[in-house]
Amino acid sequence: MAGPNVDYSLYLVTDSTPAILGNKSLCHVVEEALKGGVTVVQYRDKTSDTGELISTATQLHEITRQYKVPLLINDRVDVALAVGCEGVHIGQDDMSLPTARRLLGPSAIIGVTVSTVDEALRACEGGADYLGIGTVYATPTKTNTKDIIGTAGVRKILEAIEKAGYQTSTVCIGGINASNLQRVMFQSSATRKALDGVALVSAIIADPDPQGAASSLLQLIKRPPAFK
Ligand code: TZP
Ligand code: MG
Repeated sequence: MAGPNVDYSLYLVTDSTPAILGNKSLCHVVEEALKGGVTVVQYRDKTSDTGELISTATQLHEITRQYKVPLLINDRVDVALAVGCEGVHIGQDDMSLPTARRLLGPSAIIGVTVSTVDEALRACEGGADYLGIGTVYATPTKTNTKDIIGTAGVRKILEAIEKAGYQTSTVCIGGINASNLQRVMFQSSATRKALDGVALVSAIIADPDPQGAASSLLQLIKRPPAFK
């Protein structure tokens, strides 16, 4: 499932905090989102201890496998190894990309958060499978983001990686929802190098109908933009 075979178009990042998940079960919400067409799931949980992370990730992996969708773990290479899932997503302050690659091997999916051209080029050079570009718009889901880069920042990064000749996949993240998705997806794109998808948390997890939300978002991704 690694490399060019991954469909990044509708990338779900989980959140287990009551403000977003409410009192729903994370596994149930993820399964509903998968029914709606989510193509990648990243388990992101900043509060559980290691045992809980492994236990929840194991349950999530049983579900994502049924839908043939990769499960990635935020930050924690050890948890991905323990669970045997498809890969990880790492930030600039997490384990380095070369170390993660050495531990996980060539077929694991490794994504890296980038907010500048330099970070993007370094991640491409280091063999990231995809870049998580952001933060696009300010969002209550993650308030400690160092950079809000807007669609102009996304476009700069896409242009730089295209110019450097990298084929690395790209998704962007931060404040994306049904009303701005097409602007982000299609207006951020340079002429040739387009985004491969969008990553969202609250637009799916906090929706009372995660399946319906995912399926509407997917339609917006697949449908040509009205304003193009
Ligand atoms: N990284 C940058 S912004 C963000 C992460 C994990 C949260 C995005 O959440 P939402 O609810 O889709 O704005
Ligand atoms: Mg991180």
